[in-house]
Amino acid sequence: MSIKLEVLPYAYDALEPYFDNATMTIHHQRHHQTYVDNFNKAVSGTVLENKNMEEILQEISKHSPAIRNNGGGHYNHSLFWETLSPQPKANPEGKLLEAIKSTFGGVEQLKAEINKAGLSQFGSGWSWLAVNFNGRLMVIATANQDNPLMDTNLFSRGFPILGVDVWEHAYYLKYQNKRADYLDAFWSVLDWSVIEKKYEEALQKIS
Ligand code: MN3
Repeated sequence: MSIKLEVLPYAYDALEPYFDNATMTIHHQRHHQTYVDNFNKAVSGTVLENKNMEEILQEISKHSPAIRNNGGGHYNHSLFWETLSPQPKANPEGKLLEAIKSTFGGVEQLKAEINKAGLSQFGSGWSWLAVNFNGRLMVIATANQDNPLMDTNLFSRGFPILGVDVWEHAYYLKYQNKRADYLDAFWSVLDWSVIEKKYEEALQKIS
């Protein structure tokens, strides 16, 4: 499968003042584009050209570091962009809210867990909310461009429904070393309506 960089559904400056124009532009046009280009190079002429990304990531242990890093990079950033919005739904409702309450106690507790996972990720990586293969919500952090789908996660695999990029390239221009401030700002541009939809889709994949 040859992949391409999708245009963002909002302008690069639309998430100001939380995510700044320069970071968004470079993050999308250069970082994400590089994952796309390197993934395409790595799969060119192989059987992976005919597989979808979720299938590839679910058996990533069979594949090269180039596929893992760049396939993960493309998948993770696509999910990240999709869940951000200049007019976000500020709070989850319905089934997702019920699951958050029963698993974490409430939305504030969940946010604190995701922030903590993001802050304690040493070096580059991601903090995730995912639905494990038993249908339960979980928070995990992964290194580099790994994600919860990958079979290299021995203890906590699942379908990611929310991810925060904690690579320095995601925040350094505006927040410098203050990763915690960036994580706080993330919640102001996260669109919970997308997470609700992804939660339903994940439950359907499991059932
Ligand atoms: Mn990134």
